[in-house]
Parts: sequence; structure tokens; C-alpha cells
Amino acid sequence: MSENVYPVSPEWAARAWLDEAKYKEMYKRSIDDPNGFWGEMGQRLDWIKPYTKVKNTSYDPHDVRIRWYEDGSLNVCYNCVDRHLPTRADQNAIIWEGDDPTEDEQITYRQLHERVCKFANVLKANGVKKGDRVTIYLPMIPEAAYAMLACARIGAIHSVVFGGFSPDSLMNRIADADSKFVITSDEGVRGGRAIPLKKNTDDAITAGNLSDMKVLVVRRTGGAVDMVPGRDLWLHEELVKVSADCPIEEMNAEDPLFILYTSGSTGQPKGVVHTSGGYLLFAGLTHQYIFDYHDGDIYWCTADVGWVTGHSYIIYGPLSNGATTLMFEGVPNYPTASRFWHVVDKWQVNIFYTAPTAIRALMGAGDDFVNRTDRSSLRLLGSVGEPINPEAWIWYYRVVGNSRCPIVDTWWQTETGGILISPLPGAMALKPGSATLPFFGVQPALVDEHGNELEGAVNGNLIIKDSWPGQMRTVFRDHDRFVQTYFSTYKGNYFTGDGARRDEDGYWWITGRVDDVLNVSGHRMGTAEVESALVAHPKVSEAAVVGYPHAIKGQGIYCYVTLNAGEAVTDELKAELVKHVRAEIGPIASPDLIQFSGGLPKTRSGKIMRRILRKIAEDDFSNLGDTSTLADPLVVEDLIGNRQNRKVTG
Ligand code: 6R9
Repeated sequence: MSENVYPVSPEWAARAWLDEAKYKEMYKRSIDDPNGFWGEMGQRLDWIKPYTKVKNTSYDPHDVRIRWYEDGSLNVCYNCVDRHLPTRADQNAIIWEGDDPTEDEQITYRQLHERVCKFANVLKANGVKKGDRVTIYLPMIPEAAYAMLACARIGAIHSVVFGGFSPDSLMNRIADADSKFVITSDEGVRGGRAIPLKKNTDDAITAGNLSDMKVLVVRRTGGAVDMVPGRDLWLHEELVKVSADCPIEEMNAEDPLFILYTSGSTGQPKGVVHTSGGYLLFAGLTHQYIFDYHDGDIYWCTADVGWVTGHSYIIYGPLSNGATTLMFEGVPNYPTASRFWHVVDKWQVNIFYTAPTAIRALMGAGDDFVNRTDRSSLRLLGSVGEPINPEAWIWYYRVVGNSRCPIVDTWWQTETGGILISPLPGAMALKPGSATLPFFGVQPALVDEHGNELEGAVNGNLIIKDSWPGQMRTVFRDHDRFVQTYFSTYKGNYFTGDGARRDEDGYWWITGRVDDVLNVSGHRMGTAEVESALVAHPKVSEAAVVGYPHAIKGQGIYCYVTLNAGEAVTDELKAELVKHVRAEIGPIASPDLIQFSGGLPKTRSGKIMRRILRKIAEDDFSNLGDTSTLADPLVVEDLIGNRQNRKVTG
């Protein structure tokens, strides 16, 4: 092996579920005999009606079909809660740590069961039925978990919308899912600041002219809200009316469990559909083996439940394994940059899973914030959301983990449901920056732009050749878009949208998106979404948005904006545009740099040449490539000449 390599330590080889030989044997079987392998793995779940069929999948663009365990039935909530009661009723299921360090709560499996059943009865009493879509717009409070599990219990399909999205983004997601029921709270709190979630919900309903809605409101802060009679309900008032007895709904393995909206390179965010059996199985299996979860471990994933990481690795994976999962309401630097490590010490966390952007920000705050804490409970560290640069990896390993804890760099996507490429801590030597090797059943490959498969140590576009149980099944009510987006570029294969390199040891290094998707602080967004927000401003004529390297966020948002004739370029206008984009999409989409330009580089057929814009954003002018097809080559000189006019904003 050529690079820095961190071999599996003898302690880890001895304690882990899987060692190298076992991984190799199981991986081989998962590829050679998927029906046998996944048929056995499926036994981890409790089924109401056992399956007799395992895999029924096709990536043929004329017949894209993804079905797992299709004649089995089960209930996801039962698998995450009820089935643990005989052995774990008094074990903590959820440890909740508030934004304010003096606020916390421990919820046992017995309490979780009772609260979820009551929550489910509130939904039922207010008309929610199997198959209905329920939008959840909540902060990181235990009610978010109760709400998701309550939906699963009664067969309703949840659609969680991240609390940082604007009223307009929320409105679009409610409307697309054709959802009549929203669960929100008076306010959320993060870093000591209140977020007006109920008001945003009111604004979303008004903006979308949405009718026949019901809004269930959790009281979190006690802040004042307007309650619309007949439409809005307080959760605490509803809970006293219902019993704690709520039978489970029998669901087919392929019945939808949830919709989660995610950004692509074109158009509005897509409603990614995940189903009950295969998804839960895959979330639980990956959680156990990749985090090497053992009974009694305290596990903490710092994601928000508004993202897929929160779904699979705060709620469904851990709870299906009967784990204790920590849920954190706050942010890494409040009240101080030691917060994560204080929480680790307070709850004696063993497994800690976060994002590179948080690691880089904390690295920037200095080692003192880490060194003044103990962290001896930590055994394993994880990373997700974007490529982790080796420098941040090594800091995480050395300073946070005291060079004792392996790091699992887990590559996956909203679409994949669970982790696809990652180390197994007892089975693989680590290389800083590499997601290492594929999980069971996952067959990654590299292709060039024509779809020719590349062999050996090379760079290319990352595809997956066959299905795994956690894969998304369709785009909500738009199967054609599903086929078009993922299976038409490289026919017969799933296209990830990512680029990757495979090294001499067969290790995978994800290099980032190769499409027009930005990854800002681990949040996914389409350049097209930001562009359409910008051009919706009355003074903007045209906009093009690209990513550029950003020391903390991974990628920053660089906007080229052309104003309508006669509009003056001012700093006020820049600030106004930033505010406008935040209002249209949400704070996560705040532009970092805005450059006003007289024109944009276009081909003679009018296509914006983003390749050139990306290079200028990266300050790499030496290598602009072929500009001969430009309609007006002078535009490029003008853009370069005016680059000092950009300004850090937001
Ligand atoms: C789970 C999640 C997916 C995109 C994905 C890729 C990037 C995620 C990564 C990673 C390098 C990792 N990504 N994990 N890149 N190394 N370990 O983040 O889902 O929000 O859908 O984003 O994130 O570019 O395509 P999602």
C-alpha cells in the first residue's frame, strides 16, 4: 500500500463483529448468491407474514423495478420498538440532549412505546390513515422520533422537512407530497436562537393556498403562536384524549415508509421513496456492522432528522437494533466549541458519527477545546456527507480520538437508504480520505463519459451495477423521472452523480459530485435551485451558480449575476440578494460570493459554459480549456478582470 495506512489494531480485530476473512467471505457470497445471502439477512427482522421471495430487481431502463422481500409483511415501528420490550423495556432507547446544556431527557423503550402509541392514536383520531402523507417540520426533539415511528405504526408515509428550510421550500414539499397533515412546533432552538417553525408553517400554507390542512403543534419553547381554529391542534391537548393502546398496521415489505426530498442537477427537489422491509433491514445491518454496535453501547449521530442520515442512523437503524441513540438539539459551537466533547463525556458516548464540515470548523477553533475534555469513552468515530480531506481526518483521529479510535468514512446518498462504501472497523486498514471498500451486496464500478467500464487504478464516474435492499424505489408519483435520473446515463447501471478513484489496493476515494449538485456543509442542493431563486428577484436578469472550494463548508456557493438594464451594482443589492435566496430556499443556500457581470460565457447555441465559470470561481485562469465555441470570448476576460469585485457575503 502506498499512502498512509492505519492497520486494524489487535484489540479491534478481536472485538469486532467481522474480521477481514469474514468480510471477504460474506461479501463474496452477497454477490454470488444474493438471494441466499439476503434471504438469511432478512431474518433479522420480525415479519408478520414471512417472505418467500427475496430479490426481484431490474436496472433495464425499459423496466426499472426494485423489489425486495415482496411477499412478506411487517411493521417498522414494531421492529424498532415493541419487539425490544421483553428484553429492554428499561434500557434507554433515546437520550435527548437539549440545545441548552442543562436540558436533557432519557427515554426508555417502555416509554418510547407508550409515547409512540399515543402519538399514533392522535394521528388516527384526526383522520390520518394508511398511505396518507404526513409532513414533519420539527426541531431535534424526541417528538420528531415519536412522530416518525407513529406514522410507521399506522402505515402513514412521513415526509420530514428540515427545519432550516424556508416557508416556500416547505410549501413545495407539502404540495408535491399532496400532504394534508403537518406536524410542527411553536419554535425550534439552535445555538440559543429561536426558529419560528409554526409561523413558517402558517406562511407555507398561505403561500401555497393549501386547503383542508391539519396542523399538529408541539409546544417546545412556549413562544407565542397563532392557532387557527379547526385547523391547528396542540399535541398536549390531543394526547390527553387518547389511549396508549394502538395496534400495528400490517404493511407489505414494499409499502412506502417515507418520502424524503433531495436535490438533483435539474428542476425541483425529488421525492425519494423508501419502503418498509428492505430499507429497515439495510439500515439495521449497516448500523450494526459499520459502527460495530454491541449491546450497551451509547451511540451518537449528530445529523438532523431532516436529512437521510438522521432517518437511517438516528432513528431506524439504531432502534431496529435495540440500541441507545443520542439525539442532539444543538450545534457544535454552543455554548462553546467543546460542546460535542462535553456531551460525549456526559453520556459516555462510545460511537460518534458526524460530518467533515463540523470537524473542520472545530479543528479551526483549536485543539484546546478538545484537550480539556476526557473522551475516553469513545471507541469509534464516523464521518459522512462529503469527502473528508486527509488533514481533517488525521486531526479527528489524533486529537478527538487520541489515536485510539478507527474512523469509518461512510459514503452513501439519500437515494441509497444506507451506507454503501465504508470501512468495517475490524476488517479493513484505513487510509485517510478513502471510504475504503463496498458493503455487502454493493458492486461499485467506474465508467468514462461514454459509459465504458474502466479497470484498475483510475478515476471515473461512479456507478453501482446491481441493487441492494435499501435502494430507493421510485420518485414519488414520477417513476419516469426516477428512470431518467438514475438509469439512463449509463444504461443498465445506477448512476450516483459522484466521481471516484479506485487505487491499487482496490480502495475507493470519492472525489465529489460530477453533476450540477452542490454540497455545502454536507447539505445537498442543485445549482438550478439557487439560480431560479436569484432570477426570481425583480432586478436580476440572469444567474449562474457554481461551487468553489471552501475551507470549512467543503464547497461554497458562487453566484454570477447579470442585472436588468439600468440597475446599479451596490453592496446593498448584494445583501438583498443573499436575503432573497435565504427566504426562497433557506439559510443553507446563502450565497458566499456574488459577482455581478455584464454577461455570462455562452456557446453560440446559448448554453452557459459552466466549466469556465467553475474555473474562474476556483481562481484557476491558466486552464480555461477551449473557449473557441464561445459566442463572445470577451465575456471571459471581463469576468476575470472583475473578479476582485466579488465580496464575501452572508
Ligand atoms: C448520506 C448523505 C449525498 C452526496 C453523495 C456525495 C456526498 C456523502 C460522503 C460523500 C464523500 C463521503 N457524500 N458521504 N462524499 N465521502 N463519505 O450525505 O446523503 O445528502 O443525499 O448526499 O454526499 O457526493 O452523492 P445526501
